[in-house]
Amino acid sequence: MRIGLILGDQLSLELATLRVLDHDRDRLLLAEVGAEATYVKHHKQKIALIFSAMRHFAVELRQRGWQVDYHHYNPLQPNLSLSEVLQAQASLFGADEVVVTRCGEYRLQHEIDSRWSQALGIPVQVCEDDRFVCSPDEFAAWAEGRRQLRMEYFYREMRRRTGLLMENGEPVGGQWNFDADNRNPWRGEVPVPAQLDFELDSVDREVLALVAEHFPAHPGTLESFRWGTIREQALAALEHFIAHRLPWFGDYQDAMVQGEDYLFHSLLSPYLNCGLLTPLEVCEAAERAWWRQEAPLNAVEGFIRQIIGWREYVRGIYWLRMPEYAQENRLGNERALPAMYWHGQTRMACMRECFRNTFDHAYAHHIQRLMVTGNFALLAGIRPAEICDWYLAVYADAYDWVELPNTLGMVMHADGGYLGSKPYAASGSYINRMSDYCRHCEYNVKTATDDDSCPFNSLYWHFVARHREAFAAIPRMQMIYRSFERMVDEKKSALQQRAERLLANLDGI
Ligand code: FAD
Ligand code: DLZ
Ligand code: SF4
Repeated sequence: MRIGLILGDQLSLELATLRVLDHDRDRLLLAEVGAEATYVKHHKQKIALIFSAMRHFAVELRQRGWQVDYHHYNPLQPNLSLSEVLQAQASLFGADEVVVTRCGEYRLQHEIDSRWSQALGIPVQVCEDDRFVCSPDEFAAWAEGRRQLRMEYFYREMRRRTGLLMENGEPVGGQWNFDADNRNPWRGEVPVPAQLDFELDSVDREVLALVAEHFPAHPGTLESFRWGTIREQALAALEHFIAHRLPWFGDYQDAMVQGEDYLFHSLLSPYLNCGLLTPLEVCEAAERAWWRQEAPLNAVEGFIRQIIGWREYVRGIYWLRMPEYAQENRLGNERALPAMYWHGQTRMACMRECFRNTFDHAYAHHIQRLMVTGNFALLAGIRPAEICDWYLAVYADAYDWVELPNTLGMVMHADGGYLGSKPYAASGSYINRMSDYCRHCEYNVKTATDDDSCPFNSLYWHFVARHREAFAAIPRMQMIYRSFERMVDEKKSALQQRAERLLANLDGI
């Protein structure tokens, strides 16, 4: 008999492992283990979501006729690893093979490829994870010979491949990308729909109590846990998004508002990434809304681009460039991550609000991650490995394959521009334009060199000045360097001094 190991981010009935195995002869194994729950300090809600979804999925598999062994988290073995549980199970049942679908993280896949077969004394079959649109090999073939990778061109390939928003081989609406329509701040024009919260069942409650008891030092709170933990709830979340938020998703995709924790975002990434939803079914649901004229093209195209474009693109880059990718630090950043990233206290209203959102829900939307907490880390020159570990820990949707390229590549530009050609650096005026945070802030967003000036402003020019060599030749940065050159020396030196004072005491900001 064979054992199929199903990981915490593989909770899909379409998983390749389930097609390879035979439920009359083989067994499945799911295991809650300390090694996976603590390799970074995952947010409490992330652990709870995964454990509870795993427990529910095991029940569903049993109902479908599978023999499932489930290893519950054992606090007496806080360092237990997946391979140790697997080893015990394989010898108990005299298994002659282990089957696993390629996992999401290099760390674990490398361990499987290099050690498991020998440690277990039986072959380990690794199946391709075909829940994604593009396999790592297909991505490598697409990237081969290209001097620079561009998400936009990759995305067009994915549109052609999936047929999403395509008609007679052409993009519907005559354009591939409607992003130019998607950069509005939100000033209350459309009411934000109520959040769809899920009632906790007894399994959720049991898991929440377990996490509260055994992971108290992990970040975040459990009180506001409202994630769905079964497929039916994930499907309800999808339906709710399509009906109530998708129509405005495009318009307000980049907006940020104090006290509005989700705006028009889908909140589907935790479900997509743990397997409760598949990317294609999500995109098809959005596409149907367009065909039925229930959502405009700028919203539907923008949403589908995030999934078959960005999500697949970052995964392709991850598998193409690991393990070296994780070590990249091309801007030579050496500053430690400020403690405020863990305790959330700062006088900067924008950062405080994004931290609050993050710790309350294990969630922040893309622009909060990219242009607030990410932008600050970029401007302040934080060590990429430290900020990457933070993002991997604090979000319910965070797995290395998607977090690392977003943080190290998109935010920190630590890969030398491999993922994105220009750094997403911005001063406070961007945050002021896209949010109402500055109205709630002690700092003055309009000034840069006074004691109460917005820290983003002087840090921005400090960043521009210190990386002149790396960026001055990038066409989309040239206007910025021209403005910098035009500044009088006293202004430059006042900016430098203000920035240096801030950098010397990042936790006092
Ligand atoms: P929506 O705004 O509703 O977008 C729809 C879907 O598109 C998301 O569910 C997600 O699956 C996909 N998507 C959107 N942008 C991206 C992107 N840049 N990369 C990959 N998928 C994308 N996303 C993760 O899923 N896991 C992570 O660990 C993660 N880490 C990030 C770290 C940083 C520093 C940044 C800037 C972005 C990160 N993202 C990550 C991407 C993005 O922020 C989240 O996917 C998004 O905020 C999830 O919320 P949502 O489901 O409401 O997304
Ligand atoms: C994130 C996570 C956590 C917190 N716990 C478990 C676990 O106990 N068992 C498990 O199989 N998976 C868990 N996961 C998800 C894994 O870390 C993920 O499957 C790997 O990192 C590969 O992507
Ligand atoms: Fe953030 Fe600066 Fe605005 Fe304060 S003034 S909220 S620090 S951008």
